[in-house]
Amino acid sequence: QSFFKPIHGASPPPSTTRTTKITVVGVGNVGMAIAQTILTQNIANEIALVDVNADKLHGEMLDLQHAAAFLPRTKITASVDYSNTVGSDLVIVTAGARQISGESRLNLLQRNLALFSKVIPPLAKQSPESILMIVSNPVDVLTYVAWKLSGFPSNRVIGSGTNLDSSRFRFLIADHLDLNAQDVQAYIVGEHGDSSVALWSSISVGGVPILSFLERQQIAYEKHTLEKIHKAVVDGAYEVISLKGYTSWAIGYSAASLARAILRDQRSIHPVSVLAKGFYGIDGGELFLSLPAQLGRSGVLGVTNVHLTDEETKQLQESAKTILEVQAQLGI
Ligand code: 6V0
Repeated sequence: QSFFKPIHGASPPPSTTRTTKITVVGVGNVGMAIAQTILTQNIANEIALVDVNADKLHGEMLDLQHAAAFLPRTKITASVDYSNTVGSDLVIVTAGARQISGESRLNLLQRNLALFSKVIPPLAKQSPESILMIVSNPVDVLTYVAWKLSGFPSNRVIGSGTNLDSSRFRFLIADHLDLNAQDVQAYIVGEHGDSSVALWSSISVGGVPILSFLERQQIAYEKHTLEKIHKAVVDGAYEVISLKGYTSWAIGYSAASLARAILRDQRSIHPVSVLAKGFYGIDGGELFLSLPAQLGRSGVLGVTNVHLTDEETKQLQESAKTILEVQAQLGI
């Protein structure tokens, strides 16, 4: 007995309907911020959560489900078993080991490498057509690892990279000039981390190139101020972690904006971690780092050809070298 009675002369419903499914692996601070932002923005019909901590996983699923009356209709499932992720369009990986007191970054990376070798192959098997988005840190190296372990073509593996750093950058510039951050076009590229590169030469506000504007106005102190802004971007995550223990809201919005660009085929440009070999003179080996990339339903559609100054190109190549050195230390 169905609740609804069909109207007279109605055809039977189609046997399959096109739905959008997103898997989020890791239901810690970051995974849950991403899941809840995706929910509120109505990007998917189904969200599948995965974690090794069964109780936390079940609790988080119930907590989100209990908001159903206030949200767009989205099926939320959770399981420690990867079969639950089958047929995902987008898989977002936030699972990560936490740094133990006194542990080196390299040792942490080694543990995350072991974690990825357990996580990525079953995800790729359950959703062979999906797009993989890596968020776990160090995101550039782990995106490379995920690319290798998944066997996916490079356009279907991205790292959330400097999409977040660029938002911090745009916020700080907007705050400094008393503007709306959405009107500030500015990119941080390279490693998501200490060696990231601020592309000063291409910053514009409402179509006005900002550096030449400042030069014309002869605002001499601004260069120093701008350098301080980049430092604040680099230190941003450390500052939030030292104050509240982790970062979550901004990475939630950052990853959700990437999910929307991909699944709604927005063809918008985002600085994300992509296979960088061959771009801007990066040719020392295979590595992922952030470049302004156009995203759509098939993943990375291309990398934009921004004009970099010699200094910016040099800094980007240095950033690539930093990542390659870590990969070499890991023997990958
Ligand atoms: P967290 O709160 O410790 O959550 C990690 C979750 O991963 C926990 O729920 C674990 O149970 C789970 N987990 C551990 N092992 C596995 C496994 N084998 N399979 C499935 N789940 C597992 O950490 P938090 O959520 O704060 O951070 C997660 C990761 O995101 C870390 O690596 C951060 O460094 C990274 N971030 C990356 C950012 C970026 O911009 N790329 C930004 C913020 C954090």
